[in-house]
Amino acid sequence: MDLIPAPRSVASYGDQYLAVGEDTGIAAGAGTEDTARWLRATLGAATGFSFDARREGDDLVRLTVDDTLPTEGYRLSVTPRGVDLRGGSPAGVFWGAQTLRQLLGPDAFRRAPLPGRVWRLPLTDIEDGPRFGWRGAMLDVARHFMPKDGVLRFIDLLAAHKLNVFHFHLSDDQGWRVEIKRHPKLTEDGSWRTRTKYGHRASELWEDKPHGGFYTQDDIREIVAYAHARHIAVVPEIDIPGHSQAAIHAYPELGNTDVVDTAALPVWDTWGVNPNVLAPTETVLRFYEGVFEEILELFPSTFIHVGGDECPKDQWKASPTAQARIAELGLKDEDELQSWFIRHFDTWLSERGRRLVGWDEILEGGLAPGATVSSWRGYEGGITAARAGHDVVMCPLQQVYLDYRQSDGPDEPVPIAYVRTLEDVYRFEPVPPQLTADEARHVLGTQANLWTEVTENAQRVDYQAFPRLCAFGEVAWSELPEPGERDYADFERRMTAHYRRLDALGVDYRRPGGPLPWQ
Ligand code: TNX
Repeated sequence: MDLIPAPRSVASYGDQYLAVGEDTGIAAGAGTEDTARWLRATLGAATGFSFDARREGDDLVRLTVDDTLPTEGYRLSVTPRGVDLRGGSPAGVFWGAQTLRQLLGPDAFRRAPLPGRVWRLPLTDIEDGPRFGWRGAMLDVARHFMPKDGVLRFIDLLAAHKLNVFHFHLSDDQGWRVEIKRHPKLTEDGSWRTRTKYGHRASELWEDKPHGGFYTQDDIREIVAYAHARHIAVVPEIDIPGHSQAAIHAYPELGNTDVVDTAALPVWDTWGVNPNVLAPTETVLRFYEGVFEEILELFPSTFIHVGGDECPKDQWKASPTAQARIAELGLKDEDELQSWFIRHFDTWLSERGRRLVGWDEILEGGLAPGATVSSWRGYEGGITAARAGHDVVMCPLQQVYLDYRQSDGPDEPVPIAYVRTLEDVYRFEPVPPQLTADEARHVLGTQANLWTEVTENAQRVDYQAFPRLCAFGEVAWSELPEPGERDYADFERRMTAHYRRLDALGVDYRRPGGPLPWQ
């Protein structure tokens, strides 16, 4: 059956099948309506069948929420009498439906039926459930904007790999991507740049290429609803106090005006760590409270990401305003000033029933009491945070940075020196052995991050994400086999079947033999 990610247990009954046809009905039990709709739409497109519910008791596919099963877990039985799919929650039923699609074969991933195709399901009994509750992927739409269709497609691809968190990196030095009604210049001025430096291959320079785009609030509502119907939470990120030059370009008063002429700052056109950071003033706090108020209206997610990464302190060191603020607040140094910034929004979000997440730099100068940490510079930040009783999402760049190259071959695109192979991702273990069982409970899960400095369109996002996200899906979903080590040879064997699914979906993944010339 070659399922990806590997389920917990699979019983197979040799060459025995259940036929699926014109009269196959899907009956949706309470709470499973979204999964039934999804199955009818996707399998309906691929097969040409309607999958309408028939008379009670006559339907071949029955979907049920059964709370004796673990949340997000499911049990999928295919017998000669039909399909019984039960999930511990509506989400569990949905993940089981993803498995069902894989069982139907690669053509079930197409959007129109192939003539003469016969559909059947192998008889089986599958019990399954996720290892982690946070199975995330981050897409940076700030460095390169991804038009809405590409975002929806990316969400579908996450769902197909049983990932359930879409971390949406919406602001950075190079662009502001979400409409904020009370601060319209964020997108009017901050969402586009006149030029972009460096391309996908070392030989490319895009010096004169303008770039831009943003999502309206209705686009965001659509994206969130689309993800929600696929049991994926959208965690928005508004990066503060660093990575903010696009916002400072739109509203120069947000910057450290006493040390830099912020009115002269463009939306940034190159990459790296930017010295132009937000000023630690009440004006800035009020401005961002306004931003986050609109963000909370748009995103129902419990977790709200505030960035916090790579905020150089040089301007604060030089700025009389920032120094006065440090004195006034009785702080020791600029690290504590950054921490003060993050604490403010930790309290602000907690008061509104939300939880703050930030990159591991938020540990510096003292971690805000309610903060969850995205551990990206390795395991260390995550270990420290978990030991201090904070929740953690493990996303170390050593293993799960999808913007890095997939091989060191001469034809491998992306002018970044680091290599993270499919096997590196597959062998990633999110829970570091240094943690005790009690501390390890704070590891909510894991996330793969795709930064897009040199990945400028959907096709290239496909290439960077796949097949590594398939391996990552298994890391996040499947329990570690006993003993310890994952079986990469078995994964590669199952990937042979999975590539046919990606082909049917039209994913421009990196071929096992290396990139195609246009990738
Ligand atoms: C570091 S990971 C960053 C990003 C870059 C990335 C490039 C993190 C929190 N910050 O701003 O895009 O490196 O790999």
